[in-house]
Amino acid sequence: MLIRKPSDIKRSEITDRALYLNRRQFIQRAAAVLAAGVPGWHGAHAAVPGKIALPAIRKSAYSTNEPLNSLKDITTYNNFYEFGTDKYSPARLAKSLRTRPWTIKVSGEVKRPKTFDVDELIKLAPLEERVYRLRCVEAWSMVIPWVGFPLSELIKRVEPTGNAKYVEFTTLHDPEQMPGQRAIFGSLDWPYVEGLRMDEAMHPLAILGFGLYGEVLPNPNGAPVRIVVPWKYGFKSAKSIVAIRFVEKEPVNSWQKANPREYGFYSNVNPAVDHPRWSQATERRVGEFFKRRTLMFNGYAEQVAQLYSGMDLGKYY
Ligand SMILES: Nc1nc2c(c(=O)[nH]1)N[C@H]1C(S)=C(S)[C@@H](COP(=O)(O)O)O[C@H]1N2
Ligand SMILES: [Mo]
Repeated sequence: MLIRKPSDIKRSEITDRALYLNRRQFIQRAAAVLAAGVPGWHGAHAAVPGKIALPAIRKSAYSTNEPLNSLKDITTYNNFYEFGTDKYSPARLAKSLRTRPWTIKVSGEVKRPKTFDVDELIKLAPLEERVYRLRCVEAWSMVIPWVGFPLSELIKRVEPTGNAKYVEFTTLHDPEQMPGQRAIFGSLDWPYVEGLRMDEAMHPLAILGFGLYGEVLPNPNGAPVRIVVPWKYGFKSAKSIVAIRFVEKEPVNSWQKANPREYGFYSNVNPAVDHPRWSQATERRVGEFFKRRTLMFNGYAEQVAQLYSGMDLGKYY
C-alpha cells in the first residue's frame, strides 16, 4: 500500500483477461450455490483428499447475498506482505507455510490466559458461514464466504480484566518460512500487528476466521486462523495469527507505524475520508469492470455506527 497506489496499477492488471473471464465463473458458481443450497456445496467440497475437514457449519444471518467472488480470485489476488508486496506472490510463496502444529497465545489483561492449539480453538464455538464484503484500502473489494465464529466467543472465555481496553493481534514471525520478512527495504516492520478497541472486538460482526468456501483457510488467506473485521479496511484483518493480547493502551498497528499520516488505528471504511493519495469514494469489485460507490462502514453502518457516535471520523481515521 505504501509501495503501490491504484493509479500505479497497470491497466493490464485492471482489465486482466483472467479476472474478466472469472466474472462469468463466479456468477455461475453463485447460481450453483443458490440452486444447491449452501449445504450442497459444503458437501461437494468435503471430499477433497488430504484436506483437514471442518466441523459442521451453520449459516449466519449476518451474510450478504451479493454474488461471491470465485475461489480463484480469493486465493490468487492477495495482500499478504509476509509473502511479498505484490498481489500474486502469496499464491505462489505461501504454499509451503506450515500450519500444523499451530498455537495461539492469549495473554495480557485476562483472568484466564491460555495458549490454544488451533485444533482446540476451532472447537470453542459453533462454526458459521459469514459471507462478508472485504474492502481493501487500495479501493478494490471482494465478497468472501468466510467460515468462523465471533471473536467474542473467545474473549468471553478468557475473562478480560477491567484494564483490558484494546486487543492486539500478532502474525507469525518466521523469516525462514515467510520470504517477505527477509526483504531489506520497502516492506513493513515484523511481525505484523493489528488491534481493535475492546467494544469493536466484542462486536458480533468481528470473527475469528478458520476457513472459506466451506474449507480450511487457504494459505494465501491467512491459514490457519485470522481476524475478519468487515466494516474496516482489509489490513485490520490480520492473517495467520499466533498471539492475541489484551492491553490497556491503543496498540500501534503495522501500517500506522509504517506511515502514520496515511494509516490510522481505526481504519473504518469511509467514502468521505480520502486516503492522502487517492479517493475512497468508489471501489472496484474484483471481477467487475465498472466501479461501485463505497458504502459507509463498508455497508455495515446499521450494525456498527453506534460504536463511533460522537467521534470525529476524519480525525480518528
Ligand atoms: N499478516 C498480514 N495480514 C494481512 C495483510 C498482510 O500483509 N499481512 N494484508 C491485509 C490486507 S491489506 C488485506 S486487503 C487483507 C486481504 O485478505 P485476503 O487476501 O484474504 O483477501 O488481508 C490483510 N491481512
Ligand atoms: Mo488491503
